[in-house]
Amino acid sequence: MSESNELKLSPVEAHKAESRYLRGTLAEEFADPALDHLSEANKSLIKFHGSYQQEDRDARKNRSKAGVGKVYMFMIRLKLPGGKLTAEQYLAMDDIAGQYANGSLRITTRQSFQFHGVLKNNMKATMAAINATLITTLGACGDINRNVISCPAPLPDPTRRQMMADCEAVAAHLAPRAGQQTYHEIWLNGQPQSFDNVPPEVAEPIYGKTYLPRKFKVAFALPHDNCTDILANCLGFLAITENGQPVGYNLYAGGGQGQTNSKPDTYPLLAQPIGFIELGEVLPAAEGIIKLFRDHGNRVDRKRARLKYVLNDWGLEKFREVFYRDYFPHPRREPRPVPITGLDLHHGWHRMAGDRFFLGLSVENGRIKDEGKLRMRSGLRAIVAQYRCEVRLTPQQDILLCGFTAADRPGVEALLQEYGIPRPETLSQVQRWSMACPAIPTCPLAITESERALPAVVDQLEAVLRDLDLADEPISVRMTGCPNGCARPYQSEIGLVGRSGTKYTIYMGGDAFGRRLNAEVLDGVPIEQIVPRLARVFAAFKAERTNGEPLGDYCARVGLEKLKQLVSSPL
Ligand code: SRM
Ligand code: SF4
Repeated sequence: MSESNELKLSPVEAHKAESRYLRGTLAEEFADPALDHLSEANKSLIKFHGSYQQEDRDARKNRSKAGVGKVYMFMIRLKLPGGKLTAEQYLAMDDIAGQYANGSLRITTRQSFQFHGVLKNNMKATMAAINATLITTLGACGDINRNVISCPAPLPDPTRRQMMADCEAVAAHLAPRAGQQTYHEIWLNGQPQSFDNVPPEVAEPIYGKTYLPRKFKVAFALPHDNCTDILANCLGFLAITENGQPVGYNLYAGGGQGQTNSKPDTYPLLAQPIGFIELGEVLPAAEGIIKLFRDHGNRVDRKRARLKYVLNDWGLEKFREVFYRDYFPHPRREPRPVPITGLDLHHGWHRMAGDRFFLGLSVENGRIKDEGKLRMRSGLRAIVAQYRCEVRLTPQQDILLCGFTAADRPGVEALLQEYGIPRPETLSQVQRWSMACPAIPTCPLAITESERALPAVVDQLEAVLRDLDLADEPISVRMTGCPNGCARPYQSEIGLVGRSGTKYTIYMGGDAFGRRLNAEVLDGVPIEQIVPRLARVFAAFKAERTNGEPLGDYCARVGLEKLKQLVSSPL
């Protein structure tokens, strides 16, 4: 890179370069009780440690009227490859939610947990309590490999077992090295260790001193069960099975959702097939793609700094050529012709190996809390405490409780009833297939409500779909409070994306199995008009669908112009 280009690097690049492997002055700023928030550089660095500085946006209006400053607090995200926790870990996370956070646990769309509302002075104690259970938060956020996701269902299937093992291996392989020392030093009173005289390729062999240009995301999926939405990821491994045994993966690269309203050169893209790899090639392939991104990703404009733009700007052929030539010197094999054909929410009771069972429960927008008669948090705690069941989180914001005997099942059912937790079969399809991001009050980037707004929209959708006799249709609805796409709205049948105030952009024509991007049909729709406008499409769908055609396929078939007409005609 020329000197003039270097001058234009994004300020975050300087924060990383000067941080001494993510150290900055985080320890000093957290040790100072008089400081209620972090400096800009430390605000960037804390992300690598799995936390964001946030403010309570509900409190913002009143406090600014009163001339008082912001109420700062922190979000903490766990790194949970494959979404797995032991019963003891789950119970400890539940304790932490009560003791240090806002009394809720938030399952994320990358099968992890987030805590919201942690105060600065409690950060060290909270991080220590998390780590005491052998769970880390290192690399859950920041310009680094994020939580690696894989289908969490513990079904007796050799391919799923292989995928989970490979998911854990990739997560371990792509974890930072020097950054890990820093993490221990800051949060766990580890011995300070200087890397000043160690070459960066030794201190941090995969990332180097400035880590990646931007976040990096990896997913594993099965062709008939794309519950991780593999095509939304920078790197995807689609498992290939032959004669009941896993033989390798189709490698995908360059997926991502985020876009920015004012920047037309930003857009969601689906990951593209790169080639077939054998089982023993998973780690070199992951390392190769991440190093390609490290070297060729945009470090000037963070809005265009994702791997998807490297692939899109170069084209698939050049991407493949550079990858196999410079980063993955293994045989180049064409991807196997295996399409994605389904997505399983894993709700309800399922048999595992060894006469055991798991139960998949739907958690509305991933928020585990007690509210009114639905005491989800207390009920889950009671079940996990009594049965010591393993817990798995899904990338669709749901939870699986695993390892029950047949004799346990009535007791579990009784606890569900006692705490008002609905069996998934009793919920509407549209609720089970819906997701929303947190947005207001915690997310600083939110333009509109999302998690708090979607339940009322789902209620209205349920009524309209019931009236049209469409209640059994599994229609995927995903809402976000801004165009960044954290609930993957551009891969759903109905995407609702926050536009301004209480207005949303409606997207349609995607697919419930995450295989197709949807498209904008109407911008700036007041929230109370969303369902009445969608109802016109539902009515046309009911009248014109071909046998068993899902809503998304119908929308894709009739085309954008017709959808726009239907949705925008006067109410
Ligand atoms: Fe996200 C930023 C929440 C999954 C794309 N995301 C954020 C931040 C941290 C806001 C910020 O930068 O200050 C949000 C914190 C809100 C809060 O109060 O908790 C946030 N993202 C989430 C979670 C919690 C949403 C959820 O409903 O669960 C998900 C955490 C996943 C995890 O455990 O790691 C989450 N974010 C996603 C996904 C979905 C996925 O990865 O499968 C995407 C789309 C895929 C992608 O990466 O393109 C996503 N988040 C973004 C973006 C857009 C990035 C871009 O390329 O433009 C941002 C903005 C940014 O990074 O600047 C963002
Ligand atoms: Fe925040 Fe936007 Fe992500 Fe929602 S989609 S959590 S509003 S960044």
